[in-house]
Amino acid sequence: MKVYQKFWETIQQVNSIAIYSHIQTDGDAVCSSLALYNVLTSMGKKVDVFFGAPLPKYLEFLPNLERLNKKTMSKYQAVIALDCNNADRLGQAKYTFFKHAISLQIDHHPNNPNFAKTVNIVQTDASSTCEIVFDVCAYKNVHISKETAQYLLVGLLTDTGGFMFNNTKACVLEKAGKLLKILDTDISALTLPLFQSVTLNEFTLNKIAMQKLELIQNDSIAILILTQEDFQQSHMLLENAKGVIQIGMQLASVKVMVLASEDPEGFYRISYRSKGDIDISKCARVFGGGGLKNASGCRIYSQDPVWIKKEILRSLEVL
Ligand SMILES: [Mn+2]
Repeated sequence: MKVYQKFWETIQQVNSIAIYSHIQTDGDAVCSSLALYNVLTSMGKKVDVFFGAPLPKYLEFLPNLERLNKKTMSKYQAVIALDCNNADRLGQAKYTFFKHAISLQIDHHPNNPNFAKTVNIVQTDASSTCEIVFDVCAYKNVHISKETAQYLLVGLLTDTGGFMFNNTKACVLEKAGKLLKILDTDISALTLPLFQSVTLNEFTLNKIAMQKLELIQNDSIAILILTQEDFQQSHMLLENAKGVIQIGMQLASVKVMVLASEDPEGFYRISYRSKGDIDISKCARVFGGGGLKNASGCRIYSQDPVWIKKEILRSLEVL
């Protein structure tokens, strides 16, 4: 692939690199960053990795997280954005990113305007940014260490919902197989901390969620609105409450799930999930958000749960 070639040619010309990924970080963003950090440093490059803190609890088992957000250089010859469908998703780092003459990006989200100046690897058919990092490394026959394999596999697992979303193509499982072989461990070493590590506080929040979940349109749509009071009552931080969305999704009749979580900053974070062929990213785009076909998100700037529900219903009309 020509663009992979250009990526490596550009990397060859620089020695100091900063890696950025999207705000409200997730497994794919953090793990593609750490994997690329390993690969580039093994080539003798100096690399700093920045990410949108705070780190969700389910990722705390990952090795060498102390590498994140440590500025060891005053300037960089190149910057790389990972897993960002637009520059705004870089948060504050957006301004730093655009100051650099050499900028690259790797992403798998739709509607990416190719915002990097030098190299844009945007593959919307890829399951995750980690999958593309895997391909880019395979293209150059880069050695994948055990630790890098672990990062990449966690990215594949989190962005495919544990290989359950539609983006779990045969090639994804083939790559996961190769990574698991390198990692030389049982997959439960990853799936247990990622998907079966609910704390008692999270469990309490799930109980509240069960009570508050609303089903509409013949039980095909589930809407859950969680206020700051709900989070405080269960001693949960919003960013650690990702699993709560499964409360609705596990219902056979539910095709669409919408979770609205009140952020302490005074807005609601909206997470949309869908099953099968329903492109839920259309709803998130109503409010300037975006994401994947089966998992998308946006913000609605209001603190009124009644208004939030009205707006969610309005966004569902585009389906
Ligand atoms: Mn991703």
